[in-house]
Amino acid sequence: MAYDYDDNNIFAKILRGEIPNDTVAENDHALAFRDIAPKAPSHVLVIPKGRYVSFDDFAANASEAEMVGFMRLCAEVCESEGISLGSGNQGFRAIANSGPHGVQEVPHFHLHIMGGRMMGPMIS
Ligand code: IU
Repeated sequence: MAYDYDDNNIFAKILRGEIPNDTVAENDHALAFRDIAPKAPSHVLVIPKGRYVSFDDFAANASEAEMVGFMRLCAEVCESEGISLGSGNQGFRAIANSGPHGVQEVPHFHLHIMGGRMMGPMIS
């Protein structure tokens, strides 16, 4: 399935090092950095280094190595942010806004990982 990736989106510029970011963690396949407008005490965005527009683009087209790299970086972030359930913390919310109905603003797949407070209702 074809997805139309825009190389001028802001996260592509971050990945190319053209715009600074507050990096939390990184591996061969993904980058994690703090959201510029945090909605929770801990609000980290995890993005693949590959050119994927959305959650469904990534799910359909990323290689297994990219998927594992992405997910393991998410786990690392949850651990280092002190929100992972595995370490007995209170948990977090992980959201991938996708497309117009998902109110996705930046067209490079990203997972929001938010924690450090009790979240409100999921749908708004
Ligand atoms: P969305 O899922 O595409 O709707 O959210 C994009 C997020 O990217 C949003 O929470 C912004 O605050 C965040 N962000 C950022 O961290 N740095 C930027 O330069 C820009 C947006 I533009």
